[in-house]
Amino acid sequence: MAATKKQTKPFDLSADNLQQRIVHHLRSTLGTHENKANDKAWWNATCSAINELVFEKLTDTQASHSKQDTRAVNYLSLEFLMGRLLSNNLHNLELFGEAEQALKALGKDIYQVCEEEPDMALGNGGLGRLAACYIDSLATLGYPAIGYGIHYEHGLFRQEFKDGHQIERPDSWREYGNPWEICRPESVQEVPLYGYVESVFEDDGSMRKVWHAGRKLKGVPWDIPIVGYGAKLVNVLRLWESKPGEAFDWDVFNAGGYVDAQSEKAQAETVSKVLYPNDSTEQGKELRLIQQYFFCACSVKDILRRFKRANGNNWDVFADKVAIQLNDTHPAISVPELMRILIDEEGLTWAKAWDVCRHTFAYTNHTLLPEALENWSVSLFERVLPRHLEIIYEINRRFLETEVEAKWPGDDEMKRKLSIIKEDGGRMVRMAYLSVVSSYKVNGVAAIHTRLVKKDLFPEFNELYLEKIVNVTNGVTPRRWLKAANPELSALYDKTVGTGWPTQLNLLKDALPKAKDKKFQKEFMAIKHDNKLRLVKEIKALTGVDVSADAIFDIQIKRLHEYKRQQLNLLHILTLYRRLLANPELDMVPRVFIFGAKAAPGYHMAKQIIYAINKVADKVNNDPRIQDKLKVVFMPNYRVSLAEKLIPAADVSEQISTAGLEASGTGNMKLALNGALTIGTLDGANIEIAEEVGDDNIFIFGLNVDQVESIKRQGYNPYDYYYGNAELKAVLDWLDSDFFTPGHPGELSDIKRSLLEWGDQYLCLADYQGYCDAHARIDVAYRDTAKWAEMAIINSACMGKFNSDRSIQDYVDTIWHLKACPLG
Ligand code: NBY
Repeated sequence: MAATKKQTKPFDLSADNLQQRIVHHLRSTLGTHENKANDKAWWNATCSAINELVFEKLTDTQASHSKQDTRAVNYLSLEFLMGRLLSNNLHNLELFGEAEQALKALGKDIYQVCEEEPDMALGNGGLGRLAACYIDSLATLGYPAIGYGIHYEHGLFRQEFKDGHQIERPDSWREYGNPWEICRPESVQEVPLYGYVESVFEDDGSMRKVWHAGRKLKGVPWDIPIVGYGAKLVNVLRLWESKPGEAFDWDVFNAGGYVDAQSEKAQAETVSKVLYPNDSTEQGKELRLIQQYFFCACSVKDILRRFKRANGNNWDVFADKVAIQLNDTHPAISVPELMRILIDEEGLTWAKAWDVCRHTFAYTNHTLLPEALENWSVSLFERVLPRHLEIIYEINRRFLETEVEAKWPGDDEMKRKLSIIKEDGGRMVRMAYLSVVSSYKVNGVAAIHTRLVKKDLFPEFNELYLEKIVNVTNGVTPRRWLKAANPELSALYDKTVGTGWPTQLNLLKDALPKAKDKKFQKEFMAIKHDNKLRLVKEIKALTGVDVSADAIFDIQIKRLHEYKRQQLNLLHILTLYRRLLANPELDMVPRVFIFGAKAAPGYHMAKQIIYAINKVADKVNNDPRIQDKLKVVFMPNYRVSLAEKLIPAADVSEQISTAGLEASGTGNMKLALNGALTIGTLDGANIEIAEEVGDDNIFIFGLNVDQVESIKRQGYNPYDYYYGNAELKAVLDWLDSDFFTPGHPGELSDIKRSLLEWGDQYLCLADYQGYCDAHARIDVAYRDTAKWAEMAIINSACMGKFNSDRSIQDYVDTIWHLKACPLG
């Protein structure tokens, strides 16, 4: 062996070698044979083949971290929207090319094999996908980190359309096993619930609290390896599955109650059975609180077990070794849980335990929507977690009596306002206040969002705790969202700026001098066209609609919510349709409007909007009068793997939320990175995107945050816009007819009502004209193909800031203070 090792890939495997491993697993692990294996088996065998490498690195990483005992971040999130892992892992291991060759030699197409993988859809939307991007970046940068979450049996529902209506079907991602996960029975945790608290008086006069649980669950951990790009290390995502606790189950069983025991078992297993499908409203359901506590209790115990193994009871160093990040308030119950263990079980004083907590937890806020802020009823809390409620009361008492009193002496109104317990209108625990009080840092997810968190959401806390609230603008991983999702564009960048961009995304800027270069523009747009052609096929297969790749592909993909304003998009589509019917010769660049969105099952208006878009699509797509100038497509079952097909094919990215309501957005970053131009409001990260690409390369319209505020203050009246704009009035009135729902007039009237009678909470009508005008500018701009190409290139090349590695480095610098520990 030569003494100097040249820089090699993380695993120097040849395609031949990989081919042998795949065949080996096909035969010995799966018990089949090349001649009769189906694609699912090929997928499984390929996963098993690379897992040999991944698991080895995972073990090395764990050994090295436990030896070095370095500070680590524990990312607690109820959601991890991972999507598919095979192609991502191959790219991060830098083995995609080899695997492609190996499978080809075996007569298989790697893209088809990858299609066999069910999405791991353990999340709703942006918040869950952000967690997935962040653990990718943590591993890529070599930081010690663990993701903690729930091993849901059913992820986010599968969406089907029946007569245009959304139908929810269960998602069973693990039905046929999951090659990526390892069960760790040696790390099972017990979780108490319900019961009562006893005060026990000791001989020395002191008192301690004992929680006698009414029920016990068992948490079984499943580990999923997270391979960083370049495989510097392999971290884990640890997901907890609930099982019945041993004690009660067997007692019932032995007493002859086998059937009862089974039903207890089923109840216990319900805890990790299904992901709640809401992405913006908290419903206050008991099972949801139990889910939250279940995974927090398991995770906190796991964190403590690791800490004690290395440090014994040296609590003075706890906060130096452990950072716990709360992904929104959903895991906030881990604060009183850590307090409980430190005080009741480890015997620390309140002051010491509180000091530990306050240097350990940090909290990320993802929303300003009042309906999304978690408030738990005190009575529910008392029943499920009696000891935790006591602890929260005590946290609150000390907070009000010392901190609030010191800052605003004698001000009872302020105490009422800042109390963690809301007293009026039913007593509630305000989880956001608990999180702010208990954390050493609180962050918003885009500059404007953080400004509003300080100004509108937590103004008094911001006064009380100077410097606690900080900004970390969101980011997305360029490995999944460019390298894996858009191989042709990736190859063009490799050729143009070198191969360092998947980690150093700022390098894409080196392509800027070529933005005006005709040859480069042609190459760039030819790639876009190829991606569009692939999407054309997908659209045909999934919806039966024929579209042309020469049209503008105008895409809005995100959860369905009134504040995201898919209904505004619909109003503009109706406007174009109406103009075309009046004048079929209208000169417009053909447009395909593409939607992907799931509605929360209980959100009536969101479901109405889906129905309306589907009905309008039916009509438009089958109307010969408009000569294919307009098409509308609603792709069913939007999810990560579908996003990977849509994003590389987009010309226009719709980011049209009411200003001040979209905390950041991350789809906006992915679309621009792949060369789509944004039509958007000055909201969330759109503002920072505009700063990066320049005002000439983005289509901004509508009210800004200050204008929204002032128009609301003055008293917004949607009828002013309705009566003041003939086109707007005509399209709204159209919704009352039976034009789109023949024989059923009024089926779409709720949308009109929400925009007029019910007050148009999200100011669609106020922004309507500006939105139409911005679309008219797009129509003009697209005709100048060279100019459009230049703008698309500028957008893509200027997205360096939105690399999730940058976000993670911001978290490390301002909040976590970790040291990178890549494997040697
Ligand atoms: O988090 C999203 C924000 O809307 C988006 O602007 C931001 O970019 C993204 C990442 O920071 N929030 C989000 O996705 N929220 C949820 O998915 C969610 C899920 C559950 C509940 C509330 C919100 N819940 O209350 O159950």
